[in-house]
Amino acid sequence: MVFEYIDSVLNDPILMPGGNYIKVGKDSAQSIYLIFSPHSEEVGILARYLKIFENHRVNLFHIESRASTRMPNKYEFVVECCPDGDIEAAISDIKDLSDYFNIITRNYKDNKESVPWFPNRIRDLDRFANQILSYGAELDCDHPGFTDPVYRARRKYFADIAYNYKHGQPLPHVDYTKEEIDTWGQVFRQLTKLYPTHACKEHNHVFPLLVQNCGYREDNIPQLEDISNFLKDCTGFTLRPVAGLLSSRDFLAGLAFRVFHSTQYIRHSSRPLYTPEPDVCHEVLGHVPLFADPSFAQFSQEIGLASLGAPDDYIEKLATCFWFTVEYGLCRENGQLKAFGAGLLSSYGELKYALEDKAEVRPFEPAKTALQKYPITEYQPVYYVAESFEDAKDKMIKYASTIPRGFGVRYSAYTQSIDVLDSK
Ligand code: HBI
Ligand code: FE
Repeated sequence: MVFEYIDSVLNDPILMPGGNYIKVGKDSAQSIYLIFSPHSEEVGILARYLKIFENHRVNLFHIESRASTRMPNKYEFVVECCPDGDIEAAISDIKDLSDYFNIITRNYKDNKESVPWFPNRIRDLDRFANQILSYGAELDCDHPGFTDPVYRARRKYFADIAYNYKHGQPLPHVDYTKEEIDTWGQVFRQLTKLYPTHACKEHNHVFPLLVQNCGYREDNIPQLEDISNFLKDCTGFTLRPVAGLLSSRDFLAGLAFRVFHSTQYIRHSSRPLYTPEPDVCHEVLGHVPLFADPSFAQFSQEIGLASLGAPDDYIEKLATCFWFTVEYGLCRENGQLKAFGAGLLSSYGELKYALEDKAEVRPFEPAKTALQKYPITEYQPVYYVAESFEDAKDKMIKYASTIPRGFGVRYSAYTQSIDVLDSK
């Protein structure tokens, strides 16, 4: 299958080699991109294309021509347009004139032929910053901090850090207040009592290193920058600050680049052992230790790679696999169940429940696990057990190959970008 190099149209077209850049209008969030290569090299072919847009009253924002990477000695046009007028009719006419045709759009649901946009380079993740689904600075009315103006102002401060963060910058240092550190201390004290007996060996291996290198202490909330540097040395994982929940598609895409979106604020002090959303305790105590493990890091990245450009129903399935592994996963060590999921490792109550109260467990089997329904604010009705991270990773890769997607992807660590492969 022929696949368009998505970032080359969405980013910096002016920098493209061989491209002639003509800016004809304003950018629009609604833009769709058409890429096509004419049948013939006849003089004035561009005028014929432009006539099509005019006839169907489709507004154009941007046009460029460039050498085709698919067909030697041919060229192609990239048109950014507004999906107004009779865009369907325009597309049909353009196809009649073209050897090659493709559509790229954020609103891909409107068009069965297009591939959902995905980040191609690590700095494309900057685009997720303002795509928060919930929380951030806006709290629901049942959030413990809802009526606390000081807490709300604090949340706005954290949300602004995340909105303004750009790839490559150091993660801003935060001076946590005494109240915040007290809340952290209570969570830290409770959980670290359980880790030796309840957490998997990988978590217990890394935790002392985080104490040594990243300031994990009862009286100190570790800084994301220190953690990110530590993880980078271990597995290449890095952290980015995030203001609240991202869509599953965006959140999983980060993992393809070994980037974990981490919140930096802490839960409200009135309920130290409860949070309705991820907070710094959940990220730093639950997630971070495992991302320092090479096999786990690779497993996580595989879920991320599988998600790039996948159809919506498969994003949901991958998010469910993520949920029952990275968030709530159990594993077996010498016949005993242990926890590796961050949702468990950051919840005193559920960590005990999952391992001590004969909760229902099943083997992790991506095709089946992907269909499991789950609650997000209660204890899980069932937990899935991974044999090992290597085994879970192999199963994930096999499952990913069943996802209908007309192309394969490979991550290049040298360029921190995604190579799109024409066939799987
Ligand atoms: N967004 N910021 C953030 N943190 C998460 O842990 C998170 C998310 N969005 C979705 C999500 N987790 C998952 O539960 C899956 O949908 C991938
Ligand atoms: Fe989480």
